[in-house]
Amino acid sequence: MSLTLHGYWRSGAAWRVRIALALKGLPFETVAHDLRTGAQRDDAYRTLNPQALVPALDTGVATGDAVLTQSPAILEWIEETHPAPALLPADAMGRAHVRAMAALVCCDIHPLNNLRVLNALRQELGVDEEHVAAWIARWIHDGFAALEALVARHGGAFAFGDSPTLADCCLVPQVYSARRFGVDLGAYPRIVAIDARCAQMPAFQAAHPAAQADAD
Ligand SMILES: N[C@@H](CCC(=O)N[C@@H](CS)C(=O)NCC(=O)O)C(=O)O
Repeated sequence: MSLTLHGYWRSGAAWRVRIALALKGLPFETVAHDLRTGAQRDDAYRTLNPQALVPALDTGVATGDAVLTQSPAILEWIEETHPAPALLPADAMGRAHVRAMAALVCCDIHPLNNLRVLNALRQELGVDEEHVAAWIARWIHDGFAALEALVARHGGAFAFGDSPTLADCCLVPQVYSARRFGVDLGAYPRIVAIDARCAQMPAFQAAHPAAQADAD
């Protein structure tokens, strides 16, 4: 099976998928779509992902629809088709907690700060950069306060327990985004410690935006 990830070096959603692929030791090709020039809206890419968002994963599967979209669905597909090393706990309760942490980031933080949302604030509602920054920080603080509490409850060396899970695949890119936007992470020592631990691991290093061929 030959995997091709359509992404962009600084896309947090594509980064989640890169981390999972790296943790599983799965080789993949990359096709970069420069979000700054709107390449994700090209007709050719829309045939792969009608939403015009990255990532999309071409699974190379010969039958059926081979291209997957939406990073949470892609992460689940990777986990189901390549179970080792497991990125979800063995028990249903644990899996639900990991999925809840991942959803907190993927559904309740990241979409509010995505490029098209920020551009809609700027261009359609006339919001200035100071207030765009306040908007970004507002939703990161809202989500990270809850995530910090969940990590205190369930975490160990990682967001859930003592090995990486899908929750860490989502946490790390969101921390990078928070720092990029200048959000103070002082209130979230557990999240910061997990991010630092992940940064020591080769799989997370390989998936980092700075390590991507299309990085500036
Ligand atoms: N829920 C989607 C979100 C995908 C998404 O928002 N991708 C961003 C990059 S992180 C994107 O393509 N943005 C382009 C745009 O806003 O036009 C997923 O998790 O895959």
